[in-house]
Order: sequence, then C-alpha cells, then structure tokens
Amino acid sequence: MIPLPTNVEPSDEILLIDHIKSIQVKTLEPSLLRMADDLKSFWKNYTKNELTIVTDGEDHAITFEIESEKFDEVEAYELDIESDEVNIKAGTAEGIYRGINTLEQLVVLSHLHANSNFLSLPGGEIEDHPSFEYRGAMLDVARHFFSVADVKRYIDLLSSYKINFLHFHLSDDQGWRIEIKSWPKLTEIGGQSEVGGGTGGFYTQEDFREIVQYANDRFITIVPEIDLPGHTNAALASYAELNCNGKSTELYTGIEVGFSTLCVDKEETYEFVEDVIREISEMSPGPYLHIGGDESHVTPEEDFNRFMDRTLEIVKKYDKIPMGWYELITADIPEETLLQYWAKSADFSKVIPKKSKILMSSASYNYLDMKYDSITPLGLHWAGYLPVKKAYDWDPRSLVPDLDADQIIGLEAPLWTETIEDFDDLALMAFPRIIGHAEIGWTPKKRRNWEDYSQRLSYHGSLLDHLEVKYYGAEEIDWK
Ligand code: TNX
Repeated sequence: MIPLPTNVEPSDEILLIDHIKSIQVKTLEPSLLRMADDLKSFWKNYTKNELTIVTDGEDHAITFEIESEKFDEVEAYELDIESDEVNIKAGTAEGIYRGINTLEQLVVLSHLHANSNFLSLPGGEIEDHPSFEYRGAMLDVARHFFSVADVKRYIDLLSSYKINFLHFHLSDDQGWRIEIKSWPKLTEIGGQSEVGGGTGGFYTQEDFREIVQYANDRFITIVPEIDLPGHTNAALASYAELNCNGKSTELYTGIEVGFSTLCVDKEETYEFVEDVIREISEMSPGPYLHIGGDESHVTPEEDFNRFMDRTLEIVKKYDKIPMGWYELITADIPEETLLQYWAKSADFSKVIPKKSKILMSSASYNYLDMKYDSITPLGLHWAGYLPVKKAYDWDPRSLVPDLDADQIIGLEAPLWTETIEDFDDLALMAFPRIIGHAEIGWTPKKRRNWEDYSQRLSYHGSLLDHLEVKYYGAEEIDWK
C-alpha cells in the first residue's frame, strides 16, 4: 500500500472478493451515495461482480458509516477487512473517501498480482490519518497548456494516492490560461502562445468550474495562481495599458525567467489585479489564492513591496488566504499568509516570520521538472538531478534547519512545463516520484524507510501500466 497507513493490524482472516454482494451506506449523505456508485463501477470493472447499493441490514457488504464523535481529524478513517465483510468508518465523508481509496488500491494490486483465480484480500484492521494537512501537486499550464481531460486524468491519479491539493499555475510570460470576462484580451491574445511556438489554449470559466467540481468530488482543493508582478508577459502583450510605456509587448515563447513586470505605479494595474482576483475568487471555493511573487527581477524591491501590499489587501477583500512564493516575505504579509519555499536563499531563515506557515516545495527534492539522471530525455537540471530515492528519502519538517517543525503545513510537488508538452511527458516526470511525495505527506516519518518503500513501489509500475500511464522505469527499483 502507498501511502503506508499509520497503523495496520493483520488478522488471519481472508476476504474472498466474491463473497461481497452489496455496498451498505449507513449514513445517508449525497456524497456517500456518489462514492458508493463510483465504488460499484470500480468493483464491476475489477471483479466482474455487480453490487447492489443498500442502506441497511445487509451481510456480505462493504459498509460506509460516519461516526463523528469517534474521529477528531477530517481525513482519519478505519478500514476493517473480515472474511465476508468490509467496514469503513470515519468522522466525515472525506475520511470515508480516503478509506475507499485504500480498499481500491488493495483490490487493484491483488487483481494485477494474484497467483490464484480467487481474488482475495488479507484480513485486518487499518487505522489511518495523514501526517500533513497539505499534500499537494502543482501543474504549470502556462508554459504548455493542458486540456481539461488531461487535468482530470492527473486529478484521478493524484487522488488515488491521497493527494489533497492541486495548485494551478495559470499565468506566466508564455501564456494566460484562464478566461477573465472583464479583460477578454488576456485569453484572446495572451492565451494563444506557449513555449516553443505552439498554439497555447485557455480554460473558459465553465471549464475551470468543471475542473474545480471534479477535483472537489475527489477531495482535492484547487489553488489558483496568478503570478504577479513578474512572470506577466502574456498579460503585458494583451493590454498596452499595463506597461509603463503604454506599449504592449510581443508574445514570448522562450524559457528565460525574470524579465517582465506589471507597471506598479499605474492605477489601471490595480483595477486589473482586482478584477482578476475577484473573478477567480468567485470560481474557487478553496481557501487559498496564490499571487506568485517569484523572480520579479526587474521590479525594484521597494516597488515590489508596494505592489504586494496592495495586492494582499485585495486578496483579503475577497476572503481568501493569500499564498505566495517565499519572495513575498519582503512585503507586509498578513499572519495567515501561506509561504511556499522553493529554493535556498541566504536570508530566508532570518526573515521568515516565526508565525508564518510554510509549504515545502524544495527545487532539489520536490521539483518534478528536474531530470531523474543525466539520461532523462525531458526536464531541466538547474537544481541538480532528482532520482526516485532522493525524492522520497527526506523530511519536510527538518529540511530547512531554521524553521520550526510546526510551521510546516505540508509539501507540494511542482511540475513546471517548459520541456513538458503533453500528458505522456507529464506522467514520465511525475511518476513515480509524486507517489513518494504522497507517502511523505501522509505516512508518519517513523513508519517510512526507503528499503520498505521501494519494495512496495515495485508493484505500482504494473498498476500504472494497466492504467496506460507512463512512468520513469528507474533502475533503483526492482519493478514487479
Ligand atoms: C523556477 S520555482 C521558477 C519557474 C520555473 C522553474 C523551472 C519558481 C517559483 N519559479 O518559473 O519554471 O524554476 O524549474
């Protein structure tokens, strides 16, 4: 199992899959009934058996039951597998979802690796809850655009490993990917380019809402990011008035960073920022709104801070928790701001406010766009190579010595897409490393070690093959 559950007590019982006849939903909540429907299709697919969905009084069932007094964490669950029934209990629907996830993974792996004709599962009890509350992935859809279908496919895979946040990097120098009704040229012009000269693309507001809903149904929260005030060439090419000289720039298809900036002295800039933040907030039920802040190399620090102070006010006005790359610390950040660590900076530990929560996205350990090794056909390597073991074998709470362990809210694995053009490329860079990140986020540190993890991971290659998902067949792993 990946992520390895917090506590597993094996029993000597064996569940024969054919003994299961129904799904019993004891707590009548629409989300649980939807999950029952999904599990029913899953079961049919992997076991050929047709289950009925019932609400009470059933033997030979997989039972979902909410016991809110018993569980004090939203994602905690218990999964109990006996010889002729399965019980999943949690305090919330989200907890039940995580439990179903674990059950499904056991069924798929036993389906793919079973030695006998009888599909069976080992009996026992699992008590499980996550180590970190934020277990994220980030997808850069600006350097190369990814379709709604691609994003949904990534969401399915992420949620099957219990990842619960997807951060969407929606704008950069090379493209603007989200329709803003009050500034239509952002997508009419800025949405039409990408790295290498392709045609780009963008999400309409309907597309975006569809993705948010799809993610929500899988207990993944979307974190939208508009990178400001740098990384804005696509916006600067779309609207002349956002430039200090009043002239629009050319669309950009290269991969340099740090050359663009909004004009911080113009009132139009703040009208633009407010319209964008308002429209995006209206479409995003999640708590966070990411305002970028990285690599604004051509914005003088004083201008950057002035710009961010006003932008942070706007984020607050629309009731979102601001999130930003750690460069944001020079501005006057509200205490609740979530800062995303990505690279070492000499002054990071000195200036980082002790009260701030930090999300770990270390370029050396988390970046899925770093090559695995010198022969990886895709990716960059400015932060070094990132083999599967290195990506797994570290601890977010102690990576940056000057941070307090309880400041670390979790980890997020970004996939920057300068060299990533389609879903196969994405999959090759994300898998299997993102699976290790999912385990770092979920499983307590004392339960994790590379020997055991690499053994378990060796069975997941066949799972990815079965789903026709590409992955890097790293030699470190003895793939089964
Ligand atoms: C740095 S990490 C960037 C991105 C690039 C990435 C490539 C960060 C906040 N900025 O603009 O895409 O490196 O690895």
